[in-house]
Amino acid sequence: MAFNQQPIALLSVYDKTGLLPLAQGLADAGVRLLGSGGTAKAIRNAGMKIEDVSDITKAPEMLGGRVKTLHPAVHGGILARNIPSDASDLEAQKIAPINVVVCNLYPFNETIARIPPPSIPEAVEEVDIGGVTLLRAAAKNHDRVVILSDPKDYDEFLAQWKAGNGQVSEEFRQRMAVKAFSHTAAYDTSISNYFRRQYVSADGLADAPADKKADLTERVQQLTLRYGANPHQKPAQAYVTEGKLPFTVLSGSPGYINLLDALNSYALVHELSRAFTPAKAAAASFKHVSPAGAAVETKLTEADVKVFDVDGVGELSPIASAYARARGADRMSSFGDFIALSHTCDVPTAKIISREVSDGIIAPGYEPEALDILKKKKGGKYCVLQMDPSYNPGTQETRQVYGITLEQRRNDAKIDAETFGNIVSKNKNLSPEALTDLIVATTALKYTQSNSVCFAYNGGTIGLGAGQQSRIHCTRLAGSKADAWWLRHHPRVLSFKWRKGIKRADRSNGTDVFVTGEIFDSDPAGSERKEWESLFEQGQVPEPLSAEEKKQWFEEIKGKVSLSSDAFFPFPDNVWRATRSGVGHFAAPSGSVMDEKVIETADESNAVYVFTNLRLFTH
Ligand code: 93A
Repeated sequence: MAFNQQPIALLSVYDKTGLLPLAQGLADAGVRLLGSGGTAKAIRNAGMKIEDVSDITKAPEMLGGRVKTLHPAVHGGILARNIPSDASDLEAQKIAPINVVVCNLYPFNETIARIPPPSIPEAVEEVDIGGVTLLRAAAKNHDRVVILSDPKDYDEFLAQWKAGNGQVSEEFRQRMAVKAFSHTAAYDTSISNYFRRQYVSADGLADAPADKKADLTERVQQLTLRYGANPHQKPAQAYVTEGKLPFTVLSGSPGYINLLDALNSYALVHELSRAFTPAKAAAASFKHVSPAGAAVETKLTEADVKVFDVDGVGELSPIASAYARARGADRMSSFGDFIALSHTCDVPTAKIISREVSDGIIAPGYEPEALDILKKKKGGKYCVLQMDPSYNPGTQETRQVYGITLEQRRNDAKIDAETFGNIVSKNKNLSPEALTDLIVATTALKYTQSNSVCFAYNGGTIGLGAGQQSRIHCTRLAGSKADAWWLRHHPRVLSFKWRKGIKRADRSNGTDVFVTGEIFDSDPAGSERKEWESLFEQGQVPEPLSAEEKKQWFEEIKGKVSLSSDAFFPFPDNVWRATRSGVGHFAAPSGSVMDEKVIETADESNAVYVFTNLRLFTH
């Protein structure tokens, strides 16, 4: 019977560490040794007996070593199961079953890391075919065959083999199979990564002439990035393993953080837009992988036009109104933003953007004149990405942290009107406007670093508290931003007499320190105060808003603001704080032991409270 013969080990290793003691151990245990060219030679030179693979294949190694072990005599011997039909196949072909395979691969990674780098033909020669086949075949048949792909395992193997009289445990065979499969997977990943960079990459994007960038990036899978999150984090790249990158670069050259912002913000606006029937135009302004603002199309009031600093642009299209509102949510945070639009970027939107400090934009399309305006920004370096709106990301996503791979289902939870059907407060009256705001706030949270709480009003976010470990700190942060947003609409602020020639960013800063009261805490004779005062016309420096003025002003917005939270409120303090900033509609998942108390607190101000049943942590 084929399987009762003397056990055979096939050895074919590039890295010959530990090879001789292993071969000695096997020989001592009565195992017949077979080796590929160099491996057999090394063992023979050490005075041990070993046959060449060519002795069983009856074919010489050929093509300069490209074909050494690729032969039915080898793979039949490895892949045969211990079943009668396989045994008779082996007997018919006079093939002996192989029990142990020892193999490690050509050093592809070390070769491509060489300085100067190898030529492509040199790299090609390091692509191991036969070794990968040995590893996969033996790992596939681990029920019968032991596969050793790492010299570190030789000692344990020999110990088990000797103790087990030519047998090793099932657990060991399984563990070795996983190792071999992982080894070939990592090897193939390196190879595909290398050739992707050689053949389907947009090489030289940063320095390419403007009219060549779209062509360069239209069909590629890979973009080499200047660096990662920080300049010392090199090399860096973005790639897909199937199909092509779903965006084209129309101008500039995106960096690592640009792409984090672009892809997250596009996902946000794409979903937000489609949460409504018919779809609404949606826009987002991103910074550091959280929205500074997000909004859907809504008519701007006269005050909005001033606060969002979009006067003089002319009639705003729906998408322009959405971006104006998103950018106006938190102008301080939006400085140098990455913009996402759900709809084609038109001229009014491009005109708004052209006046702001911004890093880039992603949109499904651009009107030609709008694109011309954007391409002129930042001395021609403004990053303009065109996204394929039909792109569908996969369901699973992976990343590595400290060398460990983490994998999860992508957060594909749908947020729309149905998300807010479970009203648990006494007041059940959720107006269409409030519902829109809850959809905006909740969709924004889905793409905000947690913990997060978002306030929204009139179709846009007005305060986002992101990345705080304590929920009440999120609510306070979001609340203070929302308060500042509303105070920026105060008639006294709108009638500030700014000195001529003041930059837009200086007006934003000057307004911010006024509405937050920051500036009045500064030394009245100090440089900070002087600089602020110099922003205004002579004799027109504004007096602080009094407590009474603020109180009256907040009466106007009382109960009109909506709030969403990415997880439940553990204590009613969040509701108390939000109510002070005009919140009259809450949406949060349930699950806190304090749920009842939280709802009672909302009932005190006759607010609407919705349980969403949807936790939205993002990290
Ligand atoms: O060029 S190959 O892909 N063709 C083969 O048939 C083959 N069989 C084993 N390379 C092949 N190998 C590899 O050769 C092994 O993976 C191992 O890394 C190396 C061992 O070669 P040698 O025994 O001649 O030193």
